[in-house]
Amino acid sequence: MPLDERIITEAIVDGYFAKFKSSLELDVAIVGGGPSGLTAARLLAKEGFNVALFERKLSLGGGMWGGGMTYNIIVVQEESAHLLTDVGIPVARYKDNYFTADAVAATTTLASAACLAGVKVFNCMSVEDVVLREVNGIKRVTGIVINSSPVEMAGLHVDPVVLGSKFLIEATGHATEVLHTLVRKNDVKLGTPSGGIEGEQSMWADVAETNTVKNTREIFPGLYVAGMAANASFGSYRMGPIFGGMLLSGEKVAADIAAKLRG
Ligand code: 48F
Repeated sequence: MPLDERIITEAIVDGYFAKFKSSLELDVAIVGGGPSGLTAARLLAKEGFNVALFERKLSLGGGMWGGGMTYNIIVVQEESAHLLTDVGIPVARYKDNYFTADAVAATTTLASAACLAGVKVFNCMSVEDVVLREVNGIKRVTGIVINSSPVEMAGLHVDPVVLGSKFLIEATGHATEVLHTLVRKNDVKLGTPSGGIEGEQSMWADVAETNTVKNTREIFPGLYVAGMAANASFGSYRMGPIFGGMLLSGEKVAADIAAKLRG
């Protein structure tokens, strides 16, 4: 049968815009496709919620591809290893409480598992702002403002579009971009000691890993921080190429939001 290029185009446009249209009112919007965002996305979609993940780059995976300094092995602690093995990623014991996995296998499989769980992934899409509304006298994040990454990269003056979401997960890693935008543009107080973004401290893996999970919470009505963004928001440490905290943070934020959505 001869191929008709117009049908190929039609298939792409129909498929993409069906996905886009079903994302106009989301249960959860996730910004950032690193390990914390991917884990949260998969677990929420598995529960049947309407979940979309927005990633600036073409590839999902954030800072996990390269292990440590491009030596592409990741390390996780025992309590988090289930978040790799649950999706079929081989994990090897190195020493007590130190487990390793191939960084590329982990990254691609976490991404694949999220897609197959029903997460609607919008890669090459940047979140440039949030939507704020006053609900019962309290300001709340009720959506996201997105633009195509090439528009952003080229510095083109093109207006974004807007999607609604009941909850937003800020999982943009060290940069904590979404939260910075919220604080810069609005006279708001976060649920941090200073009411602002505390900023990330230097390397202390042990404390940082514990704090990543503790700091994973609703920092502003409707807005949760997860992964490295949680530590950067609450002034904790960085931890380098150990990824258990990122995975557990994704698991925690998914459970907390799922509980709220179920009422
Ligand atoms: O940095 P990243 O992997 O986030 P994470 O889940 O994991 C952190 C670890 O990779 C590592 C670490 C582990 O010990 O410290 O750094 O906290 O992934 C964040 C993703 O967010 C994307 C960015 O491209 C990256 O893939 N991102 C950042 N800002 C935006 C964004 C934005 N405004 N819109 C869309 N995507």
